[in-house]
Amino acid sequence: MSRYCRIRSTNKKGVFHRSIFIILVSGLKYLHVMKLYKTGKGILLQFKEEYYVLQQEWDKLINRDNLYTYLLSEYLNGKKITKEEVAEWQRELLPPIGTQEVWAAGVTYLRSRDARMEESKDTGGADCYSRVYEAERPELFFKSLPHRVVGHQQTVYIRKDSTWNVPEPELALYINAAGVIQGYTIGNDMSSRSIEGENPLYLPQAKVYEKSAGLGPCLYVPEQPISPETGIYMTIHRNEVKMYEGNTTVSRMKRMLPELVSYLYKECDFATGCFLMTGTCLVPPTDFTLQPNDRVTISIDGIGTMVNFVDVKGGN
Ligand code: DO4
Ligand code: MG
Repeated sequence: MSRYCRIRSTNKKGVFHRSIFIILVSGLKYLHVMKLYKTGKGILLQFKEEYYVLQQEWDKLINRDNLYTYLLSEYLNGKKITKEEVAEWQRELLPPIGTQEVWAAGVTYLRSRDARMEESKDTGGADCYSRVYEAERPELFFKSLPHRVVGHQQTVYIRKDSTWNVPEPELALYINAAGVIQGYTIGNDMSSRSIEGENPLYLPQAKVYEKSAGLGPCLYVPEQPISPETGIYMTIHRNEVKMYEGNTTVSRMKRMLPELVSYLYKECDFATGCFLMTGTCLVPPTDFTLQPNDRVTISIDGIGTMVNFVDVKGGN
């Protein structure tokens, strides 16, 4: 074998070994995680493909200083249940929230800034979005109290007084009372683009109404902070026809997650912690608006998938 060939075959082997290594490492990444499911029957902890029932109170459980380590020391005290029982428990899935407030960050991705500038271009509000994108202080807004939050396989509403409605798929953080990120979940920041586009001061009406926030399916508690390479995916179906599909990664966010948390906790206390949606990067085309019976599917690597069905308050 010529020297050239030897080098080539060594490189090929090297590439092969590197690929195996990467596959193993990405698999291991998801092995060292805990997932907490809140259900009507109680709390389920998933660890290494097994499920344990934890007899605890949700708010007290998640508001720990080191939730991952606590769960690691505690899971064997839980009762292990069978796959059949898990299916029964999962049928009663609730959003992974107790008494916490839900806040949201806006214009954290370039795509979101451009979308807001587009929707407000005729009404003169566009400038505030480009300024907040560049500013040191992020945009943070109050999104929801727990009773307006829905979970996986549950219905979100669109407003009847809005002509342009979209879901916003977002990585959501759970931050404990001490201001430290302890877990992650999938967020759906349902929004009226026509109301916000008319005047930025209408933001609370565009964002806060019954069933306007989705969180689920679980609280994902990894040993290490979530990777910037984490993917976020969304599809929207209407009568089984795919109307929209898009994906992005957390790395495209302009701000750092602890930076958002530090602004939120500057002058606010959260006795049982808080959820923070971190902004959207996936924006359906301008001519798209949600309709009742649409199905929104949001997935985030490691965390899982949340499906929301769309309706209006009082039915249509
Ligand atoms: O600026 C208004 C809200 C933006 C938002 O919700 C987002 O960027 O996700
Ligand atoms: Mg949003």
